[in-house]
Amino acid sequence: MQTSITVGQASLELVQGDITAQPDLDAIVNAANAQLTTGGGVAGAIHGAAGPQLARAGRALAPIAPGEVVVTDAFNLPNRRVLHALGPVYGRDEPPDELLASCYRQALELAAEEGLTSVGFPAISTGAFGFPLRSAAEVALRTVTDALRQPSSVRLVRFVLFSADDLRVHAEVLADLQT
Ligand code: AR6
Repeated sequence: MQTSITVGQASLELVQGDITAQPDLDAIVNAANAQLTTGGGVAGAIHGAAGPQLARAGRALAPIAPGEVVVTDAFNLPNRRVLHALGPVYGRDEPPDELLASCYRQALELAAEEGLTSVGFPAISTGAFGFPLRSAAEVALRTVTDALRQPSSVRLVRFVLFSADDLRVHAEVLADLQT
């Protein structure tokens, strides 16, 4: 199973793990809700680890729209920044592929504006928001590989997948993208 590739000057890697336990990354991406409040899944874990200041910081920036990304400090997390991305609710927010791609593209653009070198993504929209995993992985990996071919400060993108199955599906999609 291939879990890393080089794209331009950057590495793209797939790991199984917890997005809040990536201390070597400059920024992690939150699968946020529009109000930038705690919620469950990734957002619950990130807010829990960052502390209540994260929700306070989010209040000033909310609400955000599907496909939009905003940046805050990471507070008690070991990272420098949290990039809050609102993925599409599958079956409601249209067109889903473009809105999901926008999350990945805008997150990498914001990371570059901040001069960050490493970013970790969860599988945005594939939990509570119901986006089919394989389609989401295709959009995510295609968008990130396209973005990494452009000049940027970002040298490492890590997909942090929660389950072994999520990791396997992403690895299959990555292999298909290269053929
Ligand atoms: N680290 C990495 N991945 C995780 C973690 C974690 N700690 N926890 C869950 N996942 P979700 P969404 C996986 O629901 O679909 C929230 O309530 C999870 O298994 O977090 O964009 C927000 O407040 C799934 O594969 O995000 C929003 O209302 C993936 O991360 C809403 O859910 C995304 O699941 C956002 O829904």
